Amino acid sequence: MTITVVTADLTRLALDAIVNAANPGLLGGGGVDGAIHRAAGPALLAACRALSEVTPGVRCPTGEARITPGFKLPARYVIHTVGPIWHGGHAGEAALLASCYRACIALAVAHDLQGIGFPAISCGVYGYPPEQAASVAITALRDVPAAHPALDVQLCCFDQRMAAIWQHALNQA
Ligand code: AR6
Repeated sequence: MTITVVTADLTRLALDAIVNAANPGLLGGGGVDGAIHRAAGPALLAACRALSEVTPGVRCPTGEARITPGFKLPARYVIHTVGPIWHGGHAGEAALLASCYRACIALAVAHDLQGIGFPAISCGVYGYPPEQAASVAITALRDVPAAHPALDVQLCCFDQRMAAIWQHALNQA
């Protein structure tokens, strides 16, 4: 697996899949979720709505992932995951965030996808400190079995400040 940090708008990446930092309802929101739905068009919302509810209003519990087509996006698929809300770090946030990365990679492998772009899951509205999120993410990705050597993981940061934090974490790993 190769892991690189890129500074970009995730919705512009022509990869096999991009990851959406969604909420459990999977019916859109702000941040990168809103940007992905705007760029993909209304068919994405319909595809999300068609995913079955685990409990009322919950299509994807925190730490899990679901896949849909990418519709008008340059990416072929969207892998929706729900990161943890930051509550100070003692509420299982790191385990849940690591689970997001593993679940997304598992779906990518199951669908034979190689190029996958991740946003900084939970680092916006959900308040996860980016230094800690980067470390958790990279550790989780590095633990993916070596049986998937073709995976090309792009950690997509929206701005240079975030990219510097993620690149530093990658260099430390
Ligand atoms: N490309 C790349 N990164 C982006 C983009 C983009 N177009 N737009 C934002 N980011 P957030 P969360 C960065 O808040 O913290 C939504 O309402 C952003 O700068 O999108 O997991 C959902 O519906 C930040 O670094 O996701 C949920 O309710 C990172 O993406 C909730 O927000 C994640 O920020 C999820 O919160």
